Amino acid sequence: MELNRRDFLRGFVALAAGGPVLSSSNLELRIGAKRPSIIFVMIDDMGFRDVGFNGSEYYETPNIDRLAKEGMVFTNAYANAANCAPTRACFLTGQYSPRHGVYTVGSSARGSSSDRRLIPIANDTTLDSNHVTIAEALRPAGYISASMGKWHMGTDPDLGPIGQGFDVNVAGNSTGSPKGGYFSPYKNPQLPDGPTGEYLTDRLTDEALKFIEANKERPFFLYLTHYAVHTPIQAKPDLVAKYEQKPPSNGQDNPIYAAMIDSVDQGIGRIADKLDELGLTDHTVVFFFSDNGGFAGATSNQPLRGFKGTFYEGGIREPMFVRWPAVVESGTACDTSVISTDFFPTILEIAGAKRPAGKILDGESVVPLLKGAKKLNREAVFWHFPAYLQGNVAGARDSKFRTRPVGVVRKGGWKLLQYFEEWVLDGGRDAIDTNNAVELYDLENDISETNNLANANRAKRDELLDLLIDWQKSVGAPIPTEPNPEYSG
Ligand SMILES: [Ca+2]
Repeated sequence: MELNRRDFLRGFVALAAGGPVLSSSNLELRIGAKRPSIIFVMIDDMGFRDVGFNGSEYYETPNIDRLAKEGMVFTNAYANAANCAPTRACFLTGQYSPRHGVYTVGSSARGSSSDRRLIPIANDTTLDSNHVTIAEALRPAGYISASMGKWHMGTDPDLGPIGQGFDVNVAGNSTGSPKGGYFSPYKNPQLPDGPTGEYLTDRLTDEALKFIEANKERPFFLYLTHYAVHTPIQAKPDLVAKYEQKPPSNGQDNPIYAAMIDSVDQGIGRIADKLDELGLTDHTVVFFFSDNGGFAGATSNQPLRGFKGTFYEGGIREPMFVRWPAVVESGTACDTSVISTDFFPTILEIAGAKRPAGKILDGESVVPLLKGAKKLNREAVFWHFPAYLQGNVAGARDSKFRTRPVGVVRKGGWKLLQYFEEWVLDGGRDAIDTNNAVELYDLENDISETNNLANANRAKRDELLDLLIDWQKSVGAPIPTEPNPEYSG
Protein backbone atom coordinates (compact mmCIF):
# COMPACT_ATOMS: atom_id res chain seq x y z
CA MET A 1 0.00 0.00 0.00
CA GLU A 2 1.49 3.24 -1.10
CA LEU A 3 0.69 6.35 0.84
CA ASN A 4 1.13 9.85 -0.36
CA ARG A 5 1.37 12.63 2.17
CA ARG A 6 -2.32 13.48 2.14
CA ASP A 7 -3.35 9.84 2.60
CA PHE A 8 -0.94 9.61 5.47
CA LEU A 9 -2.40 12.66 7.10
CA ARG A 10 -5.97 11.54 6.47
CA GLY A 11 -5.19 8.23 8.15
CA PHE A 12 -3.84 10.10 11.11
CA VAL A 13 -6.97 12.16 11.28
CA ALA A 14 -9.31 9.22 10.88
CA LEU A 15 -7.49 7.49 13.67
CA ALA A 16 -7.61 10.49 15.92
CA ALA A 17 -11.31 10.83 15.28
CA GLY A 18 -11.97 7.15 15.97
CA GLY A 19 -12.85 6.50 12.35
CA PRO A 20 -11.56 3.83 9.96
CA VAL A 21 -7.80 3.49 10.09
CA LEU A 22 -5.12 2.68 7.60
CA SER A 23 -4.05 -0.94 7.45
CA SER A 24 -0.43 -0.50 8.39
CA SER A 25 -0.11 -1.32 12.05
CA ASN A 26 3.26 0.39 12.19
CA LEU A 27 1.66 3.53 10.93
CA GLU A 28 -1.08 3.27 13.53
CA LEU A 29 1.47 2.89 16.26
CA ARG A 30 3.49 5.81 15.07
CA ILE A 31 0.66 8.27 14.70
CA GLY A 32 -2.06 6.82 16.91
CA ALA A 33 -0.92 8.60 20.02
CA LYS A 34 -1.07 12.01 18.41
CA ARG A 35 -4.26 13.99 17.90
CA PRO A 36 -4.61 17.30 16.08
CA SER A 37 -4.14 20.44 18.05
CA ILE A 38 -6.83 23.09 17.74
CA ILE A 39 -6.51 26.86 17.69
CA PHE A 40 -9.80 28.73 17.76
CA VAL A 41 -9.34 32.42 17.04
CA MET A 42 -12.35 34.40 18.24
CA ILE A 43 -12.19 38.05 17.24
CA ASP A 44 -14.50 40.45 19.06
CA ASP A 45 -16.92 42.53 17.00
CA MET A 46 -15.17 41.90 13.69
CA GLY A 47 -17.59 42.43 10.81
CA PHE A 48 -18.10 40.10 7.85
CA ARG A 49 -16.29 42.46 5.49
CA ASP A 50 -13.51 43.45 7.87
CA VAL A 51 -11.05 41.07 6.20
CA GLY A 52 -9.45 41.04 2.80
CA PHE A 53 -10.79 37.60 1.94
CA ASN A 54 -14.34 38.96 2.21
CA GLY A 55 -13.63 42.00 0.10
CA SER A 56 -12.31 44.78 2.30
CA GLU A 57 -10.13 47.12 0.29
CA TYR A 58 -9.23 49.39 3.20
CA TYR A 59 -8.16 46.99 5.94
CA GLU A 60 -5.06 44.93 5.24
CA THR A 61 -5.11 41.31 6.42
CA PRO A 62 -2.47 39.49 4.35
CA ASN A 63 -1.79 36.81 6.96
CA ILE A 64 -5.44 36.08 7.64
CA ASP A 65 -6.07 35.99 3.90
CA ARG A 66 -3.19 33.57 3.33
CA LEU A 67 -4.45 31.14 5.96
CA ALA A 68 -7.98 31.46 4.58
CA LYS A 69 -6.65 30.58 1.16
CA GLU A 70 -4.79 27.58 2.55
CA GLY A 71 -8.07 26.28 3.98
CA MET A 72 -11.84 26.52 3.50
CA VAL A 73 -13.71 29.81 3.67
CA PHE A 74 -17.29 29.70 4.99
CA THR A 75 -19.43 32.36 3.33
CA ASN A 76 -22.61 31.79 5.37
CA ALA A 77 -21.15 31.50 8.86
CA TYR A 78 -23.25 32.85 11.71
CA ALA A 79 -22.79 33.90 15.29
CA ASN A 80 -25.56 32.65 17.59
CA ALA A 81 -26.30 36.22 18.59
CA ALA A 82 -25.74 39.80 17.53
CA ASN A 83 -23.68 40.69 20.59
CA CYS A 84 -20.83 39.22 22.60
CA ALA A 85 -21.81 37.16 25.63
CA PRO A 86 -24.53 34.94 24.15
CA THR A 87 -22.42 33.86 21.20
CA ARG A 88 -19.63 32.94 23.60
CA ALA A 89 -21.99 30.98 25.84
CA CYS A 90 -23.29 29.10 22.79
CA PHE A 91 -19.75 28.39 21.60
CA LEU A 92 -18.59 27.17 24.99
CA THR A 93 -21.60 24.88 25.60
CA GLY A 94 -22.63 23.89 22.10
CA GLN A 95 -26.16 24.89 23.06
CA TYR A 96 -28.66 27.45 21.84
CA SER A 97 -29.36 30.36 24.20
CA PRO A 98 -32.66 29.06 25.68
CA ARG A 99 -30.71 26.16 27.24
CA HIS A 100 -28.27 28.39 29.16
CA GLY A 101 -30.20 31.64 29.47
CA VAL A 102 -27.44 33.95 28.23
CA TYR A 103 -29.40 35.97 25.67
CA THR A 104 -27.61 39.30 25.72
CA VAL A 105 -25.04 41.46 27.49
CA GLY A 106 -26.14 42.85 30.84
CA SER A 107 -29.83 43.58 31.27
CA SER A 108 -32.41 42.36 28.79
CA ALA A 109 -34.35 45.60 29.44
CA ARG A 110 -32.05 48.10 27.80
CA GLY A 111 -33.23 51.41 26.46
CA SER A 112 -36.08 53.51 27.79
CA SER A 113 -38.90 51.56 29.43
CA SER A 114 -41.47 53.88 27.91
CA ASP A 115 -40.37 52.63 24.47
CA ARG A 116 -40.67 48.92 25.28
CA ARG A 117 -44.00 47.29 24.63
CA LEU A 118 -43.17 44.01 26.41
CA ILE A 119 -41.45 42.92 29.60
CA PRO A 120 -38.40 41.07 28.27
CA ILE A 121 -37.20 37.68 29.53
CA ALA A 122 -34.57 37.94 32.29
CA ASN A 123 -30.99 37.44 31.17
CA ASP A 124 -28.16 35.45 32.74
CA THR A 125 -24.89 37.35 32.57
CA THR A 126 -22.74 34.39 33.55
CA LEU A 127 -22.56 30.80 32.41
CA ASP A 128 -23.72 28.45 35.15
CA SER A 129 -21.07 25.94 36.19
CA ASN A 130 -23.42 22.99 35.63
CA HIS A 131 -22.78 23.32 31.90
CA VAL A 132 -20.10 21.22 30.25
CA THR A 133 -17.77 23.50 28.34
CA ILE A 134 -15.71 22.56 25.33
CA ALA A 135 -12.58 22.56 27.50
CA GLU A 136 -14.20 20.16 29.97
CA ALA A 137 -15.28 17.89 27.13
CA LEU A 138 -11.78 17.86 25.63
CA ARG A 139 -9.94 17.08 28.87
CA PRO A 140 -10.72 13.32 28.95
CA ALA A 141 -9.30 13.08 25.42
CA GLY A 142 -5.94 14.30 26.67
CA TYR A 143 -6.10 17.93 25.64
CA ILE A 144 -4.58 20.80 27.56
CA SER A 145 -6.68 23.94 27.09
CA ALA A 146 -5.96 27.64 27.32
CA SER A 147 -8.27 30.64 27.16
CA MET A 148 -6.42 33.78 26.21
CA GLY A 149 -8.25 37.06 26.08
CA LYS A 150 -11.88 38.02 26.55
CA TRP A 151 -14.06 35.57 28.47
CA HIS A 152 -17.14 37.63 29.45
CA MET A 153 -18.88 34.74 31.24
CA GLY A 154 -17.84 35.34 34.86
CA THR A 155 -14.64 35.43 36.87
CA ASP A 156 -12.39 32.75 38.38
CA PRO A 157 -12.07 30.83 40.58
CA ASP A 158 -15.56 29.59 39.76
CA LEU A 159 -16.98 31.09 36.61
CA GLY A 160 -13.88 32.14 34.69
CA PRO A 161 -11.95 29.91 32.29
CA ILE A 162 -10.27 27.91 35.07
CA GLY A 163 -13.55 27.31 36.86
CA GLN A 164 -15.06 26.20 33.55
CA GLY A 165 -12.41 23.64 32.65
CA PHE A 166 -9.51 25.44 30.99
CA ASP A 167 -6.02 24.72 32.31
CA VAL A 168 -4.74 28.20 31.57
CA ASN A 169 -6.43 31.59 31.77
CA VAL A 170 -4.76 34.69 30.44
CA ALA A 171 -6.72 37.93 30.78
CA GLY A 172 -10.18 36.37 30.97
CA ASN A 173 -12.86 37.58 33.40
CA SER A 174 -16.39 38.95 33.43
CA THR A 175 -15.59 42.10 31.50
CA GLY A 176 -16.49 42.51 27.86
CA SER A 177 -13.83 45.06 26.94
CA PRO A 178 -10.38 46.00 28.16
CA LYS A 179 -11.18 48.25 31.10
CA GLY A 180 -7.74 49.80 31.19
CA GLY A 181 -7.56 50.13 27.42
CA TYR A 182 -5.30 48.37 24.92
CA PHE A 183 -1.98 49.60 26.32
CA SER A 184 -0.25 48.39 29.46
CA PRO A 185 -0.88 48.97 32.34
CA TYR A 186 -4.04 46.99 31.60
CA LYS A 187 -5.83 47.11 34.98
CA ASN A 188 -6.74 43.47 34.43
CA PRO A 189 -6.36 41.20 37.50
CA GLN A 190 -6.00 38.18 35.19
CA LEU A 191 -3.16 39.75 33.20
CA PRO A 192 0.07 40.97 34.79
CA ASP A 193 1.06 44.27 33.24
CA GLY A 194 3.79 44.33 30.62
CA PRO A 195 6.15 47.20 29.94
CA THR A 196 4.35 50.53 29.76
CA GLY A 197 2.92 50.96 26.30
CA GLU A 198 2.83 47.24 25.42
CA TYR A 199 -0.15 46.59 23.13
CA LEU A 200 -2.74 44.05 24.32
CA THR A 201 -3.20 42.25 20.99
CA ASP A 202 0.58 41.76 20.71
CA ARG A 203 0.74 40.54 24.29
CA LEU A 204 -2.00 37.95 23.76
CA THR A 205 -0.15 36.75 20.69
CA ASP A 206 3.06 36.46 22.73
CA GLU A 207 1.21 34.42 25.35
CA ALA A 208 -0.28 32.20 22.64
CA LEU A 209 3.17 31.54 21.17
CA LYS A 210 4.50 30.57 24.59
CA PHE A 211 1.60 28.16 25.13
CA ILE A 212 2.08 26.56 21.72
CA GLU A 213 5.82 26.18 22.30
CA ALA A 214 5.32 24.67 25.75
CA ASN A 215 2.77 22.14 24.48
CA LYS A 216 4.22 21.27 21.09
CA GLU A 217 4.55 17.59 22.01
CA ARG A 218 0.92 17.06 23.01
CA PRO A 219 -2.54 17.93 21.68
CA PHE A 220 -3.70 21.33 22.82
CA PHE A 221 -6.77 23.53 22.48
CA LEU A 222 -6.02 27.23 22.33
CA TYR A 223 -9.04 29.53 22.57
CA LEU A 224 -7.43 32.78 21.46
CA THR A 225 -10.21 35.21 22.14
CA HIS A 226 -8.84 38.63 21.31
CA TYR A 227 -10.29 41.70 22.98
CA ALA A 228 -9.74 43.34 19.62
CA VAL A 229 -11.49 44.78 17.72
CA HIS A 230 -14.03 45.82 20.37
CA THR A 231 -14.10 49.36 21.72
CA PRO A 232 -12.17 51.33 22.93
CA ILE A 233 -10.83 51.89 19.43
CA GLN A 234 -7.11 52.18 20.18
CA ALA A 235 -4.11 51.13 18.12
CA LYS A 236 -0.37 51.54 17.72
CA PRO A 237 0.52 54.95 16.30
CA ASP A 238 2.83 53.68 13.53
CA LEU A 239 0.05 51.47 12.18
CA VAL A 240 -2.52 54.24 12.48
CA ALA A 241 -0.24 56.48 10.43
CA LYS A 242 -0.13 53.86 7.68
CA TYR A 243 -3.92 53.90 7.31
CA GLU A 244 -4.16 57.66 7.53
CA GLN A 245 -2.41 57.64 4.17
CA LYS A 246 -4.99 55.35 2.57
CA PRO A 247 -8.20 56.44 0.88
CA PRO A 248 -11.37 55.10 2.54
CA SER A 249 -13.20 52.38 0.65
CA ASN A 250 -16.86 51.32 0.63
CA GLY A 251 -17.64 53.05 3.91
CA GLN A 252 -14.61 51.70 5.75
CA ASP A 253 -12.60 54.72 6.78
CA ASN A 254 -11.36 54.59 10.39
CA PRO A 255 -7.52 54.39 10.46
CA ILE A 256 -7.41 53.47 14.15
CA TYR A 257 -9.82 50.58 13.68
CA ALA A 258 -7.87 49.50 10.60
CA ALA A 259 -4.69 49.48 12.68
CA MET A 260 -6.39 47.33 15.34
CA ILE A 261 -7.23 44.80 12.64
CA ASP A 262 -3.67 45.02 11.34
CA SER A 263 -2.30 44.05 14.76
CA VAL A 264 -4.64 41.06 14.88
CA ASP A 265 -3.44 40.06 11.44
CA GLN A 266 0.22 40.35 12.38
CA GLY A 267 -0.48 38.13 15.37
CA ILE A 268 -2.08 35.48 13.16
CA GLY A 269 1.02 35.63 10.96
CA ARG A 270 3.29 35.07 13.94
CA ILE A 271 1.21 32.08 15.08
CA ALA A 272 1.36 30.57 11.59
CA ASP A 273 5.13 31.05 11.56
CA LYS A 274 5.44 29.37 14.96
CA LEU A 275 3.43 26.37 13.78
CA ASP A 276 5.71 26.11 10.75
CA GLU A 277 8.82 26.42 12.89
CA LEU A 278 7.67 23.65 15.23
CA GLY A 279 6.48 21.40 12.42
CA LEU A 280 2.89 21.56 13.70
CA THR A 281 1.15 23.14 10.73
CA ASP A 282 -0.26 19.97 9.15
CA HIS A 283 -1.70 18.68 12.42
CA THR A 284 -3.11 21.91 13.80
CA VAL A 285 -6.64 22.99 12.94
CA VAL A 286 -7.00 26.77 12.89
CA PHE A 287 -10.49 28.24 13.12
CA PHE A 288 -11.05 31.94 12.52
CA PHE A 289 -14.34 33.54 13.59
CA SER A 290 -15.95 36.58 15.21
CA ASP A 291 -18.63 36.75 17.89
CA ASN A 292 -21.00 39.22 16.22
CA GLY A 293 -21.21 41.68 13.36
CA GLY A 294 -19.22 44.86 12.87
CA PHE A 295 -19.87 47.76 15.23
CA ALA A 296 -21.70 50.76 13.79
CA GLY A 297 -19.23 53.24 15.29
CA ALA A 298 -16.20 51.62 13.69
CA THR A 299 -16.83 49.94 10.36
CA SER A 300 -19.16 49.30 7.43
CA ASN A 301 -20.78 45.91 6.82
CA GLN A 302 -22.24 46.78 3.44
CA PRO A 303 -23.71 45.16 1.44
CA LEU A 304 -25.05 43.51 4.58
CA ARG A 305 -27.85 45.30 6.40
CA GLY A 306 -27.34 46.51 9.97
CA PHE A 307 -24.59 46.25 12.53
CA LYS A 308 -23.71 44.55 15.80
CA GLY A 309 -26.93 44.30 17.77
CA THR A 310 -29.31 43.73 14.86
CA PHE A 311 -30.45 40.33 13.60
CA TYR A 312 -30.08 41.41 10.00
CA GLU A 313 -27.04 39.92 8.33
CA GLY A 314 -24.70 42.74 9.36
CA GLY A 315 -25.22 41.78 12.98
CA ILE A 316 -24.73 38.03 12.78
CA ARG A 317 -22.89 36.97 9.61
CA GLU A 318 -19.20 36.43 10.34
CA PRO A 319 -15.88 36.07 8.60
CA MET A 320 -14.79 32.44 8.96
CA PHE A 321 -12.23 30.00 7.68
CA VAL A 322 -10.82 26.67 8.78
CA ARG A 323 -7.27 25.71 7.89
CA TRP A 324 -6.37 22.07 8.41
CA PRO A 325 -3.79 21.00 5.86
CA ALA A 326 -4.15 17.32 6.70
CA VAL A 327 -7.81 17.27 5.72
CA VAL A 328 -9.09 20.48 4.15
CA GLU A 329 -8.40 21.12 0.49
CA SER A 330 -6.75 24.50 0.15
CA GLY A 331 -8.50 27.25 -1.79
CA THR A 332 -11.99 25.92 -1.12
CA ALA A 333 -15.20 27.65 -0.05
CA CYS A 334 -18.42 26.42 1.51
CA ASP A 335 -21.74 28.28 1.33
CA THR A 336 -23.71 25.99 3.66
CA SER A 337 -25.05 27.86 6.69
CA VAL A 338 -23.05 27.10 9.82
CA ILE A 339 -23.45 28.64 13.27
CA SER A 340 -21.26 28.93 16.35
CA THR A 341 -23.02 26.07 18.18
CA ASP A 342 -21.53 23.85 15.46
CA PHE A 343 -17.98 24.32 16.74
CA PHE A 344 -18.49 22.19 19.86
CA PRO A 345 -19.36 18.95 18.05
CA THR A 346 -16.87 19.81 15.30
CA ILE A 347 -14.02 20.14 17.77
CA LEU A 348 -15.06 16.95 19.58
CA GLU A 349 -15.01 15.04 16.32
CA ILE A 350 -11.61 16.41 15.38
CA ALA A 351 -10.25 15.53 18.81
CA GLY A 352 -11.87 12.11 18.98
CA ALA A 353 -13.50 13.22 22.22
CA LYS A 354 -16.82 11.97 23.57
CA ARG A 355 -19.98 14.04 23.73
CA PRO A 356 -20.81 15.12 27.28
CA ALA A 357 -23.15 12.58 28.88
CA GLY A 358 -26.68 13.81 29.38
CA LYS A 359 -26.15 17.07 27.50
CA ILE A 360 -27.89 18.05 24.31
CA LEU A 361 -25.68 19.55 21.63
CA ASP A 362 -27.68 21.79 19.31
CA GLY A 363 -25.04 22.13 16.61
CA GLU A 364 -23.83 19.71 13.98
CA SER A 365 -20.23 18.84 13.27
CA VAL A 366 -18.98 20.58 10.13
CA VAL A 367 -16.24 18.00 9.61
CA PRO A 368 -18.16 16.52 6.64
CA LEU A 369 -18.13 19.98 5.04
CA LEU A 370 -14.41 20.25 5.69
CA LYS A 371 -13.98 16.96 3.84
CA GLY A 372 -15.93 18.22 0.83
CA ALA A 373 -19.59 17.44 1.56
CA LYS A 374 -21.97 20.14 0.39
CA LYS A 375 -24.69 19.84 3.01
CA LEU A 376 -25.34 19.06 6.64
CA ASN A 377 -28.25 16.94 7.88
CA ARG A 378 -30.27 19.67 9.55
CA GLU A 379 -32.98 21.73 7.92
CA ALA A 380 -32.34 25.13 9.44
CA VAL A 381 -30.53 27.29 11.99
CA PHE A 382 -32.26 29.44 14.62
CA TRP A 383 -31.84 32.46 16.88
CA HIS A 384 -33.80 33.55 19.94
CA PHE A 385 -33.49 37.04 21.39
CA PRO A 386 -36.26 37.86 23.92
CA ALA A 387 -34.58 41.14 24.90
CA TYR A 388 -34.12 44.79 23.97
CA LEU A 389 -30.91 46.38 22.72
CA GLN A 390 -31.00 50.15 22.64
CA GLY A 391 -29.28 52.28 20.02
CA ASN A 392 -29.87 54.01 16.74
CA VAL A 393 -27.99 52.35 13.87
CA ALA A 394 -28.51 52.33 10.14
CA GLY A 395 -30.46 49.30 8.95
CA ALA A 396 -32.24 48.67 12.23
CA ARG A 397 -36.02 48.41 12.22
CA ASP A 398 -36.50 51.60 14.19
CA SER A 399 -34.39 54.44 15.56
CA LYS A 400 -34.62 53.53 19.25
CA PHE A 401 -33.48 49.93 19.30
CA ARG A 402 -30.84 47.99 17.39
CA THR A 403 -33.25 45.16 17.95
CA ARG A 404 -36.46 44.51 19.76
CA PRO A 405 -37.35 40.97 20.88
CA VAL A 406 -37.12 38.66 17.89
CA GLY A 407 -36.91 35.06 16.78
CA VAL A 408 -35.11 34.14 13.56
CA VAL A 409 -34.78 31.14 11.30
CA ARG A 410 -32.70 30.54 8.21
CA LYS A 411 -33.45 27.62 5.92
CA GLY A 412 -31.60 27.33 2.64
CA GLY A 413 -31.49 30.78 1.10
CA TRP A 414 -34.50 32.04 3.07
CA LYS A 415 -34.62 33.89 6.35
CA LEU A 416 -37.59 34.83 8.50
CA LEU A 417 -37.69 37.20 11.46
CA GLN A 418 -40.58 37.04 13.93
CA TYR A 419 -40.89 40.23 15.98
CA PHE A 420 -42.51 39.34 19.28
CA GLU A 421 -44.08 42.73 20.07
CA GLU A 422 -46.35 42.63 17.03
CA TRP A 423 -46.74 38.87 17.24
CA VAL A 424 -47.88 38.87 20.86
CA LEU A 425 -49.76 42.15 21.05
CA ASP A 426 -51.14 42.68 17.55
CA GLY A 427 -52.99 39.52 16.76
CA GLY A 428 -50.30 36.92 16.06
CA ARG A 429 -50.88 34.56 13.20
CA ASP A 430 -54.49 35.56 12.71
CA ALA A 431 -53.36 39.03 11.68
CA ILE A 432 -50.10 38.05 10.04
CA ASP A 433 -50.90 39.67 6.70
CA THR A 434 -51.31 43.07 8.31
CA ASN A 435 -49.60 43.22 11.74
CA ASN A 436 -46.00 43.49 10.50
CA ALA A 437 -44.91 40.72 12.87
CA VAL A 438 -42.79 38.79 10.40
CA GLU A 439 -40.28 39.62 7.69
CA LEU A 440 -39.12 37.19 5.03
CA TYR A 441 -36.01 37.63 2.91
CA ASP A 442 -34.57 35.76 -0.05
CA LEU A 443 -30.90 36.05 0.88
CA GLU A 444 -29.65 34.45 -2.30
CA ASN A 445 -31.13 37.26 -4.35
CA ASP A 446 -31.34 39.98 -1.70
CA ILE A 447 -28.33 39.77 0.58
CA SER A 448 -29.07 43.32 1.81
CA GLU A 449 -32.54 42.33 3.09
CA THR A 450 -34.24 45.22 1.36
CA ASN A 451 -37.33 43.43 0.13
CA ASN A 452 -39.66 41.90 2.74
CA LEU A 453 -41.47 39.07 0.94
CA ALA A 454 -43.66 37.94 3.85
CA ASN A 455 -46.86 38.71 1.98
CA ALA A 456 -45.53 38.02 -1.51
CA ASN A 457 -44.52 34.45 -0.70
CA ARG A 458 -46.94 33.25 1.94
CA ALA A 459 -46.10 29.59 1.39
CA LYS A 460 -42.42 30.17 2.20
CA ARG A 461 -43.36 32.48 5.06
CA ASP A 462 -45.62 29.88 6.64
CA GLU A 463 -43.09 27.10 6.11
CA LEU A 464 -40.34 28.99 7.93
CA LEU A 465 -42.67 30.26 10.63
CA ASP A 466 -43.82 26.71 11.38
CA LEU A 467 -40.21 25.59 11.59
CA LEU A 468 -39.35 28.43 13.95
CA ILE A 469 -42.34 27.86 16.24
CA ASP A 470 -41.64 24.13 16.38
CA TRP A 471 -38.04 24.86 17.29
CA GLN A 472 -39.06 27.36 19.98
CA LYS A 473 -41.22 24.66 21.55
CA SER A 474 -38.52 22.02 21.26
CA VAL A 475 -35.92 24.05 23.16
CA GLY A 476 -38.37 25.72 25.53
CA ALA A 477 -37.59 29.18 24.18
CA PRO A 478 -39.34 31.71 26.45
CA ILE A 479 -41.31 34.30 24.51
CA PRO A 480 -42.06 37.59 26.27
CA THR A 481 -45.83 37.99 26.54
CA GLU A 482 -46.38 40.45 29.38
CA PRO A 483 -47.27 43.99 28.26
CA ASN A 484 -45.09 46.68 29.80
CA PRO A 485 -47.31 49.04 31.86
CA GLU A 486 -44.72 51.80 31.46
CA TYR A 487 -44.96 51.77 27.68
CA SER A 488 -46.18 55.13 26.50
CA GLY A 489 -46.50 54.49 22.77
CA1 LIG B 1 -18.53 41.10 20.41
